[in-house]
Parts: sequence; C-alpha cells; structure tokens
Amino acid sequence: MSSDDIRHRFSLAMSKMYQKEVPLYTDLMNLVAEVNKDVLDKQPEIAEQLKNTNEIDRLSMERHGAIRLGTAAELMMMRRLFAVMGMHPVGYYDLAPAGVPVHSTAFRAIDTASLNNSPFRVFTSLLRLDLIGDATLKQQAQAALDARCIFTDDAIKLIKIYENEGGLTNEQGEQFVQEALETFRWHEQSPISKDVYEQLAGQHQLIADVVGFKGPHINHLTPRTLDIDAVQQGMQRRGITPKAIIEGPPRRYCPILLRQTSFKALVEAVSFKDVEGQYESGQHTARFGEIEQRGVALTPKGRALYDQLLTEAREKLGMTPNEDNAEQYYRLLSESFAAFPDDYQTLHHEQLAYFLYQVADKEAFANQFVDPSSNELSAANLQSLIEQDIIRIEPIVYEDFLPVSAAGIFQSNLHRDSENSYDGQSNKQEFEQALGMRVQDELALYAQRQNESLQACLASLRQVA
Ligand code: OOG
Ligand code: NI
Repeated sequence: MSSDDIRHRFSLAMSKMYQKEVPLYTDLMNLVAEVNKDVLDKQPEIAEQLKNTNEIDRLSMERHGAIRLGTAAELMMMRRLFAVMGMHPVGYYDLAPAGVPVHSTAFRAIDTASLNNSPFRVFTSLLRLDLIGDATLKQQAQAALDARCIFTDDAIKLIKIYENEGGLTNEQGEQFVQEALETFRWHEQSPISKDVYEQLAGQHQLIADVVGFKGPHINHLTPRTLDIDAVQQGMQRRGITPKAIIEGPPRRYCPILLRQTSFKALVEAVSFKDVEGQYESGQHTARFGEIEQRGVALTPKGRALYDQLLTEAREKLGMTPNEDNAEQYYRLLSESFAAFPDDYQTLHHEQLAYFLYQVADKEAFANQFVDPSSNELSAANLQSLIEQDIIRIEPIVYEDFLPVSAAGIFQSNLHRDSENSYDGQSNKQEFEQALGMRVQDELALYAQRQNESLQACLASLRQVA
C-alpha cells in the first residue's frame, strides 16, 4: 500500500473517530461543505484557480489535526509513525514567547502530487517540562510520562517492518491504520490522581493535558474553508460558539498564508485514579474544532512584511486581542495591512508570494515569438510573457502554520488568559535532537515548487519554438 494511500485512509479513519467523539465537529464539517459549495458556485474564478492548481479535488478531504507529546522518545517514534504515511516534519514553531510551554513542527506530505493526493497534516507539539518551575512537580510529571507507552505493540512492529522492507502490504497497511489510530484516541480515565492533575494544571493547563492522560488524544481536526468569515457567522447562527478572533491576516481579495478560528473546547468528564486505585470524577477541557482558510505562501520578503504589519496592529491594540476589543483589533489589522498589495500580479512582481507558472496560450507564443532563440526564452522575459497572457501565474497555497496564530488557538482553549511569556531561548536544536532529524525548511520547499513549475513551463514553450 502506498504511503499516500495509508495517509488518506488514516485521515478518513481519524475524521470518523473524531466525529464520534466530538459530534460538534460533524456540524462544523457540514457547515464548511455548504459554504465551500456556495463560494465555488458564486465565484467561478476561485473554482478555476483551484482547478489550475489541482486543489479542487483535495478540498473536501483537506484537514489538519493537532497533538501534544510529553517526551523526546514519543516525538521520535511519532516521527517514524508518520513517515509510514509519507508525512515528514516541516518547520519549527517556538510557542514559549507567547506563553505556551511547547515547541512544535508539522508533519505533512512534501511533494505536490502527494499533497494533492492527501493534504492531511498534524501540528505536533512537544511539552517543555524544562519550563516548569516547581522541581517536585517536574519530577512527578516526568515519572508519569516515563510510565506510559502511547503506541500499541503492533503499531511499533509495523513501523519496523515498513522501515526494514521499505513498505507495507495492503493487509499490513490496513492494520497499521487501525493500530496507529489507537494512539490518538480519547481516554476518559486518567492514570494520575486528581490531586496531581490539579497541581499540574496550576502550573499550566497544557501540562495537565499532556501528563494527565494515557496518550496524545487528537485535540482538534480542522477542515479547510474558502470563506472563513461566512463560516464564523454560520457557527453563531447554529449555536456553535466560535472564539472571538479570527487569527492571521485580515480578510482580503487575495488571501495570504492562513486564517484560523475555532469553537471553544468542551468540558468533558474524566475519572482520576487515586493511590488506592479508586476512581474520582472530575473534568477536563481540551478538545475543540477549528476551521482554516488558506491563501498564497509568502516569500521571506512577504513573510517579513506580514510579521511587521501584524506586530504593528497588535502593538497599537496594546493587549492580546479578545472579544471585548475584537472590532478595534480588526480595524487596526485592516489599516495596517493596507500596506500589503492585494492583487496577485503585484504580489508576484514584488516577489512577496510564491506562484506556479503555467502555459496559458501556446499559440500566442508561437505567433509572436516567430523565431525565439533559447536565450530570449528565459526567466528574464518572464514578466513580458505574463503580461501577454502567454504564461499564467497561480498562487501556491500555504501548507504550513503560523506561530502567533497557533499560540492564539492554544490560548483560546485555556482558562486563564496567560499574558506571560517564557523566556529561555528557542530550542530548535534540542527539538531536532528529540525528533531524530532536522525539520525541513518550508520556504525552500515553496521556492523549489515555484522554480520547478517555471522550468516545466519554459521547456514546454521551447517545444513550440
Ligand atoms: C495546537 C494549536 C495550534 C494551529 O492550527 O495553529 C494549531 C494545539 O492546540 O495543540 O492547531
Ligand atoms: Ni489547528
């Protein structure tokens, strides 16, 4: 069974499991499907663009999930597990400066064909116990984490078979999907006592969410919408309470990067195990639903501008955006982002975003460039070919995440508004050591895709010439 196939099946199995666990997620999926259909019906230019980029078929199966891990060993094995499904670590996100004691990567497919076959991704965080101040508690947490094994024996067996034989049979692939799913399941019984749970939660709720459970339950799944503002309004109409702020850039004609919003985490019954082995009932808040709208990936120059404008808006607001200042925040955000060009031609011309190059009109090319020498047909006269509609540009969709947004999603599901931030530098090296490899640079991947499409495009025109 191909890795793409395993990933596709796993993504479906995960969605089915989460729908059973969190029925509100089903409502959200239905709402997103409705909104997407509406956008495609009413805005044929968006449908056209998604056809040109081959995203149209993946849209309805597109989703990401998120998990939080406790130890380096868990992260290492998780990396091996995802590799079976063709998912590799891309990007490094340090959330400590935003007051969330984790650092993260995203496991996802890398090449275009695989992404279009199944764009399933998992935002994966590793808890930073080193940021817990209380030494005794740190020890208790470490002991609880060391005592658990989050993978089934058969999942580990199949991972090793995959690594040794370079693949799995159909039967093994099916079994792998079932075994891997077990790791992400919700457990209503906590292996720790209510007392320890509460102490951990007192340090940071997130610590209790990781240490207090048998495994890294999937904490949300996120379908992709073509109009996040419409979904946000639709949620309110359906009685699903969304978080106050849509994270990321403001609404634009040409969407950039990623906009995200979620509905609040559910309060769920949990039973805790005390020292005598008796169960005591309590509750836990961790699992929610999220939606995202994806736009064009930005170049380093575009990303720097994005970060600058976002920071500007937030500094003017002077505090974390919340429901009381939402309107003011959106106003500041759109004022600030007036400086970010909002048409694809300018985004391309100023090298703010990444694009796919496609041949739009071979005939026009053949007629005009009667005897084009191969020198003439180069990246240098690209702009003129684009202006003459011989080459068309299509936005490369952003496949990754944003640290400020991710922190906002985390925070919206924690009770207290923790303004604090952890200092202690970003620890990418330590993260990669735990992971057992380096994370891929997402910007390099977009640049490579852009360049490959350009070469293919020029090669195809040279044939005409
Ligand atoms: C992850 C939150 C971040 C996103 O989409 O940015 C995230 C978590 O809550 O574990 O999922
Ligand atoms: Ni998410």
